[in-house]
Amino acid sequence: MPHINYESKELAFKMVYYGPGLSGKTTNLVYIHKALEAGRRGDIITLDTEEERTLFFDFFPLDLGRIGGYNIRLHMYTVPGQVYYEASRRLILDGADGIVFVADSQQDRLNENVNSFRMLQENLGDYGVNWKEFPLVLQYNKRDLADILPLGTLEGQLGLNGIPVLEAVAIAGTGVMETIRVASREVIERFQM
Ligand SMILES: Nc1nc2c(ncn2[C@@H]2O[C@H](COP(=O)(O)OP(=O)(O)OP(=O)(O)O)[C@@H](O)[C@H]2O)c(=O)[nH]1
Ligand SMILES: [Mg+2]
Repeated sequence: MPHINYESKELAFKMVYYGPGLSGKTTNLVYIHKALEAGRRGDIITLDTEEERTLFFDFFPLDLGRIGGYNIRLHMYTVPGQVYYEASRRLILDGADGIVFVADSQQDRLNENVNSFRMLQENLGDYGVNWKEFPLVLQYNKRDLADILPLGTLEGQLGLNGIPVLEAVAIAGTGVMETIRVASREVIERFQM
């Protein structure tokens, strides 16, 4: 459920970019932040290691505009993808209203994608969320590389029928804004139901 502030008339949804290590979650967030006009975004916080791996999370607030007299805001987060940061991932997922699963399209990252998604399912389950009825978007990132997974591979392996799927090259910004547009639409539609 989003945070509702009746006094300031603000609705804040939590959007979490989830996925295996190095899939491009931080690259997505940084691109979106840069692409937005200054008035629509707050400062970005990135907590990373010297090798630019996310240590805890990245975050920035994004203003979507007004609906029904309320300012709609997205709290944009990434999780750290490295396997041993599981506890952080669980914390960051708490209270999520929507998820963008950033998959690494490289063939040899198939297992990492599948394992990461299974952990996501498990963690959402622990928070009492049925992921099949949850706003979830699948982004196949790194489409610029050779030897990539055909679309449909992860959906088939993970039973993700009917979820929105987008292709991206996050380093070039391709597909990045489309992904957040689709994901925010899913989140708001679900809230209005
Ligand atoms: N070729 C290619 N490289 C990409 C793409 N997107 C991101 N990268 C690169 O992949 C590496 C990892 O990107 P990050 O955005 O830091 O990945 P992450 O998912 O945040 O990684 P963790 O924080 O460790 O989970 C960086 O070197 C990026 O430049 C892409 O679309 N194509
Ligand atoms: Mg990162």
